[in-house]
Amino acid sequence: MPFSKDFLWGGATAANQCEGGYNQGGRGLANVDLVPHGKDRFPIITGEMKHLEFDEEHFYPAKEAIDMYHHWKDDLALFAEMGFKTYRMSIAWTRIFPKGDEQEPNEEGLQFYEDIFKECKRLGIEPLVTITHFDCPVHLIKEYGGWRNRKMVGFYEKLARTIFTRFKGLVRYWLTFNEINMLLHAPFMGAGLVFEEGENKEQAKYLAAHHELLASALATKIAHEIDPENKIGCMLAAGEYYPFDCNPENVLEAQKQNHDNLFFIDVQSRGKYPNYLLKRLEREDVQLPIETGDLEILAENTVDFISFSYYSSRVAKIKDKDADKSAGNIFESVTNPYLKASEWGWQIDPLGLRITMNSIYDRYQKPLFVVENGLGALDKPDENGFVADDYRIDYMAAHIKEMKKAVELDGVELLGYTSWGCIDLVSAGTGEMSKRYGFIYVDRDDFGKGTLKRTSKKSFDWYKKVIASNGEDL
Ligand code: P53
Repeated sequence: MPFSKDFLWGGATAANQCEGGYNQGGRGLANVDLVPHGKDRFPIITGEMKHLEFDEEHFYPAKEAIDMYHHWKDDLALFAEMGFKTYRMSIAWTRIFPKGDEQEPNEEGLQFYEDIFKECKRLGIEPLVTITHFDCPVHLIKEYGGWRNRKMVGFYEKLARTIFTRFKGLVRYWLTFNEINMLLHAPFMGAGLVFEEGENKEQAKYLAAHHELLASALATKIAHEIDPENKIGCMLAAGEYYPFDCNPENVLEAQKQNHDNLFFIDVQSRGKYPNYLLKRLEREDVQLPIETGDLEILAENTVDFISFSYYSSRVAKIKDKDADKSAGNIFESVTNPYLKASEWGWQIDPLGLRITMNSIYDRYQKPLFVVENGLGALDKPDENGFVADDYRIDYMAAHIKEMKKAVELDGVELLGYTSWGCIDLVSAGTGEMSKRYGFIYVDRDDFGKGTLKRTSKKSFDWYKKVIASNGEDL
């Protein structure tokens, strides 16, 4: 048996992609509420286009999303029916601190999550909670400029202390920042950054990076003080960069691209900035806003485990403007001729999961947790509303097989596996509902039409069987 009997099988969601109820229960506005569906989404999530108010011309999918705000109990019951041992979800910062800089938290928001965690407990589901999944109160962006401002560290610390205290005994597994390296690729989502005209963007991103890393270390410290049972993880948008070929220039390029993502985790897991990063920033004249005592905080408060999302591997090639770019992903990659791709152009590489797990485990020697993996696909319900998603089953079975080999053959320590979007939800990259990941179909389209009815897909029974057999019956 490669997986231990307490292996955490489950699924993952994020508040802004499923909750909705954006103006209910005292909730404040967040950056993620303001990213519309459509062509303006990309310039907005990358901080290139300022968009801090709703307008008439855009559709905002996060406002209602799949309305889990009102459906959570039924949805949890479906997860329990599949046999989930864990459920990864995120807390909407603006439910707890609607503006972000209040002295007192919003009780209604705290109660909302307490009810969810108590229900999880009743169902025997261990919550795995992301403290921030791409969300930042809009007030903190307008007043303080988002994570480029050091004051954000204090606001985050307050949020962390509030939830660790309130949910002590109900939640043990926490992730500080979802896909922390996304900050470099989608800085509005990753750090609430909107670039000013003429601003040095690289400098702004690394100010934000240091502040998030510091906030992550402080949250780790507080979590351990409040309850030594707490286990804190970092979270990386993973996917090994392969060299395009054995040209040493391409091998070096792959190493460089891997470094650019891994440096965050190097800090969170090893407790210090790696030299390759410090040297590069020095050459590029980018400053890290390190103050007295910061380096000690980073060094003393490293994470307990490493979590990551894995959808695809990537390919690095020295700059060549003619290279065929793999489509549809925020991460730069040239096309891998050995792999097929999803309908959204994300290349499918199950073996890449084993490779990625080995690289990460070799580097940090801490338990891993696969907290996102899955296939975004167009699902077509038949006349009875049933989706026969064999393509999703194939994708997941192939990935789980490779994950199993990483454990069984390579000895990687692995805490669990939560597939992404266990119930259909809004896509982070595109804002579409039609890019579906779930075992559960939700009747809602890209423009907010539909009954929100939930229907199990073919993959629902398949995953139930996978969990019941602890990964043996794929
Ligand atoms: P969507 C890009 C590349 C890798 C991971 O993505 C990414 C993204 C963002 O598009 O994000 C993670 O919804 C993220 C989730 C997101 C999921 O991947 O664009 O943590 O919020 O939904 C899938 O298909």
